[in-house]
Amino acid sequence: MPDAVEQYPDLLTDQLREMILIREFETRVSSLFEGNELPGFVHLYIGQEAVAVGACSAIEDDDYITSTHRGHGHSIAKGLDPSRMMAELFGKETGYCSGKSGSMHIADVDRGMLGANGIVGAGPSLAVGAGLSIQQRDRDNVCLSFFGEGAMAEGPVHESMNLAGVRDLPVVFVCENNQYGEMTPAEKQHHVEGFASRGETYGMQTETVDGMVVQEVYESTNAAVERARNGEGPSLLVCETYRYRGHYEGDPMTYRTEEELQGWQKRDPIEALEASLLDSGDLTEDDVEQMRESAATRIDEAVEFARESDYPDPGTAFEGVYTEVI
Ligand SMILES: Cc1ncc(C[n+]2csc(CCOP(=O)(O)OP(=O)(O)O)c2C)c(N)n1
Repeated sequence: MPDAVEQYPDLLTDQLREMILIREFETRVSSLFEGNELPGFVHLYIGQEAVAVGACSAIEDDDYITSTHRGHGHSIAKGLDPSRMMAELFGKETGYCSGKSGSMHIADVDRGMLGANGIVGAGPSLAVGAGLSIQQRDRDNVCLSFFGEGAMAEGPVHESMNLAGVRDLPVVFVCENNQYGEMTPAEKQHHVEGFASRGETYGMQTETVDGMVVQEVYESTNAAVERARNGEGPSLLVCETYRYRGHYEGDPMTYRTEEELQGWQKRDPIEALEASLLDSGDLTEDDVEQMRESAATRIDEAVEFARESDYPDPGTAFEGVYTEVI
């Protein structure tokens, strides 16, 4: 059977470009945060890029996603503008939520990005709402719902999976097992081996995939999305991955060893895909260098845009807080 590099090299090249852009965005956010330029908290996604990019490249612009407190990767993969994201992190009025949300609540409903979310386990409930809306309007869209393995212990996640199963909703639950919920290792929070049984309980097709390999995430999401569009209901994908940074920027990370981190970094999703595409001759070293330079330039522009934008007028503090009742 031909492998992914033979089957769809152009898509893989786009996925590599996108993963590089996400990492550049986040690496820059890390140094801006250290330089005290960003108010509020940031939770970085570095190491997990293959999940957001692999999953989001299996859906269309008019499909939906819900995200988490670690949402920069999901947002960029769904096509959000890094400049407006950066402005939001700076608290500026040109940001996605006029500078009022910061990193943890970036949303762009027009692009189907139903929001990052500071409430652990809240995204899947929104995804079920989107799924019900799609079904009632007789559309063939889907909603991907990203959440962590820590959130898998939250009640709303189970209620959401149950309802999605009962109603055959077009939702793909994407659990990112990055091995820790804050400082707690997954095995100390869950008394089961793996998470596949959690989806099976609710009658869902469930698959555990290597979240460090973008092709695997993409192909499994593609199959789940196809089932959802065909009215075959929800699926659960459990993506095994790892976050390289702390839970939050500034986390002293005393709960894990350097060897453990390095072990995962040896399987870095960006380096692995880059090596495959160089190996197959689909890319040259120069192409990759150009991708890195253009990502750096794009993020330079985003930082400049954010720095030069104004803070919101304090008089607008209560605007955009509640939706209008129709
Ligand atoms: C309802 C709720 N409980 C607790 C918290 C505090 N909290 C923030 S992040 C986090 C860990 C979440 O772990 P996981 O879902 O695995 O996501 P990860 O941080 O690993 O991406 C917790 C407990 C919260 N924000 N919301």
